Amino acid sequence: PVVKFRKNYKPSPYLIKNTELIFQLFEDHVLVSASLNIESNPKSAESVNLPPMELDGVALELLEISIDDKELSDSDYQLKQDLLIIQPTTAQFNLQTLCKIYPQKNTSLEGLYTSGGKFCTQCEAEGFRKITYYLDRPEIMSAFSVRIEGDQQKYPLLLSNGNPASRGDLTDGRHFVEWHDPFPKPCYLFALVAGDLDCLEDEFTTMNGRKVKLELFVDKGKLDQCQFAMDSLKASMRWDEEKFGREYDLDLYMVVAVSDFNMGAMENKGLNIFNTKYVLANEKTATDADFEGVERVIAHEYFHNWTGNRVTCRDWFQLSLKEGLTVFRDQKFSEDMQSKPVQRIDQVKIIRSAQFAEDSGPMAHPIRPDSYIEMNNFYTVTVYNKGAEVINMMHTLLGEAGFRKGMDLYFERHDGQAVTCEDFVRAMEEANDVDWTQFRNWYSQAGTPLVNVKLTQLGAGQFHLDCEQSCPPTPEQQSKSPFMIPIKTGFLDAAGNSLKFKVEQGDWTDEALLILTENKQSFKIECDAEQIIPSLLRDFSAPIKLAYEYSLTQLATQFASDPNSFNRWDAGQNLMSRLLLSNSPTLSATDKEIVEQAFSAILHDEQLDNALKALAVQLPSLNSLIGQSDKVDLDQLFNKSNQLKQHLAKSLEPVWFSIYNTLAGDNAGARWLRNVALSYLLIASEAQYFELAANQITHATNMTDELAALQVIAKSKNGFESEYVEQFYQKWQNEDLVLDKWFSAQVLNEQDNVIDYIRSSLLEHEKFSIGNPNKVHSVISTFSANNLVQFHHASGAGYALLADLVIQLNQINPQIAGRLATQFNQWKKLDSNRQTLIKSQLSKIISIDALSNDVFEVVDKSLK
Ligand code: DPP
Ligand code: ZN
Repeated sequence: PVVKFRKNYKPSPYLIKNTELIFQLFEDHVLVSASLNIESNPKSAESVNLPPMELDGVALELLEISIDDKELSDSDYQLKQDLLIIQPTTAQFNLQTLCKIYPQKNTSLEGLYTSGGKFCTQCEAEGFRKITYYLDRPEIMSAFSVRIEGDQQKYPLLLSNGNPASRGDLTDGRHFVEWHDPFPKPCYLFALVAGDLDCLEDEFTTMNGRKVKLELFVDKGKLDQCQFAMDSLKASMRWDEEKFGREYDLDLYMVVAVSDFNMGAMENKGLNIFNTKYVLANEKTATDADFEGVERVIAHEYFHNWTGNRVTCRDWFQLSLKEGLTVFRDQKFSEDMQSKPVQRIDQVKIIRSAQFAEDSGPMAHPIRPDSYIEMNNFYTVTVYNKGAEVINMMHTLLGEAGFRKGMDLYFERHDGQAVTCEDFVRAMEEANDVDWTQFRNWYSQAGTPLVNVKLTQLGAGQFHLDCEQSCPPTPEQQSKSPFMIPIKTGFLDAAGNSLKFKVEQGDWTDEALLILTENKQSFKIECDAEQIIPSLLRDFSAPIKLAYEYSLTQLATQFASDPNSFNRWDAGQNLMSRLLLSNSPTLSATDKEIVEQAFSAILHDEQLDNALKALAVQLPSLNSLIGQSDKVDLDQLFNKSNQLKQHLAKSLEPVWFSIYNTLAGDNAGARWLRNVALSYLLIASEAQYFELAANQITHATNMTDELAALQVIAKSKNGFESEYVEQFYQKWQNEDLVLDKWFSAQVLNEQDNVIDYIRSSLLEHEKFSIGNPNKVHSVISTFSANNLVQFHHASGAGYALLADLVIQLNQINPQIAGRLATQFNQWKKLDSNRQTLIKSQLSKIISIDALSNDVFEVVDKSLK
């Protein structure tokens, strides 16, 4: 496998000005003819000498090739591994190729493939080379014209990017449609869909009064699950106009939902292709969380039209340029549409449970990676979510108006270009007249900074806040320079009231942004109080770990009353993490009581909304606890976490019972809290409360409640045999996305026979399909990421299960196989028995024949 390095970037010696494609769709193959107008690139130093031109192509059968209408003989070109090499003789020429491809056999779900009888595409990152020979790199922006020909009956819809230019009938019951996209684009944004689908139509009038036709295509019979996605699309379009002044640019915006899709969705110009999971939703089939997911992903892909499509990436090392920024934008949108603190907590949970883990593992990379073997392995929580945190820090440092100025300058300078992260930072810097030399370390350095904070009292009302930052080594970077870290800070008195204070010579305030730039830095604080409790890193103002030696009582105080909702939740998480991760093998009675009392106060707080209550009374996830640790004693952690849950379930049993019985589940927050109460009740006593769950699953009028009941039932002692699990299946067997939930609910059962059950029943189930990423995710990823007790079973059976699936998928769908293999990446934190077991699975994987680059890169790094 070849490693590609960012530092080796060179502009392409050739450009493709126009791309004309003709697709002839047949039942077992497709013919693709391409006509490319090629020019040497004035920006490339080599181009004057007309070097050989290397076009990417994978799994293509080249049938014809000519230049300027002259057919090439075999000696005029070379076919090497995944490359077509020609020798240009003029600085401008037209290259024509005809290739045969086999989309019906394409299980990688990359390039052109079929899903549920329709043709569709996924070209990002490097899938276009599976369609035709091309310069498959994002800086090559070309105007596309596309003609699609296919059977009229089977494929009444023939879609591609841009606007339809003409259509007509052909012989043999075939027809064609021609599309033209006026915006030059990189080939990763190319899309094609052919099939017979239902369509929900609507219209959006832009801020300048232009009418845009909106079309949402779904499998026949699913129109009743489309309205929410359409509403979300219109809300996103309006939001981007209001917040960023960005208007949609084509007359048509299409979204197509397909069942077999490697990612969540794809922002192809004018023709988004979505995983059905992020389109289909109505109350009967989708949970409140699913609705949020649809709204978020619809917005995300729409926002890409400006941050990704109009301004795209020069090369794939710059992926965070569009992804970090677009995640930031979808997060701000969701905060405006939903509850802001709840959204922020959800965002931070992802960072703590998945991104911190990645940053401390073998695949650690900066948000702008320096090298890769397989680009698909870098669609990560680091590039996406930490990337969004980096943008969020800019937003915090500049404020709303300053940030907007920077965005405006970025669009003004770079519309229609393929640019770098550096270009983005420079636009922000120059629009605001700031120097962000040091801030750039966030782009170049991997790893999670740790900030240790100490508070010292100097005299009456005089304090010092001493901060010290460090960042652990990561595989390619042994030592790090200090980061610029904004720490939003407040102070509370011993009763939890917010205090006024001064930092250095500043004004009196109740909240300040401390900006850390040195390894060690001290801030002088003036505050008229005897004892003060710092409330640090409010709203998670930087993607770091922060350590401060709070007493348990101080944490409890903060949990009960920090005016910053995020920090209030965080204090609870901090309190519980401290107890669960301490060295002592069990929890003391006092420890348990402190949490119990804190929970009780939260649950009885009439000011606090239900969603925040629901979040506050959930233990930190095992993943976030592991993500925060360098070494972890899993058995002790499982044990203590169970003890704590049992204690909270039992000691607050009447409170849970009363919430369950008195709270009307008439909005999402209330349903959430009520279902958390239900799960505690079943922990308190399965025998006593099973009936509640049984009753709920039978009478639920929405999927949120129905699924919550299924989850506790499937997790219970006789979960696998439960008649309710079977009934749920009978009821929903034809609703694919609901079945995914049914699979997931079962793999979370923590009893010892779960692995056998997964192997013999779920993986063999007629509705399971190894080729469908959603199914693999529901069963295998959910098991290995969320049933840690069984995944890490001391027998190693969980590891063997995951390894078997990685090996099985290696050929079928390398991208998904690579992603699954990352589930082993925390192994060096574990005990030696588990380390040995995982290592032997990794060694087994790396020695198989025909190992894909995707899996190789992940496993090889993990073994180093
Ligand atoms: N489809 C993926 C996303 O939108 C990759 N661009 O994040
Ligand atoms: Zn994206």
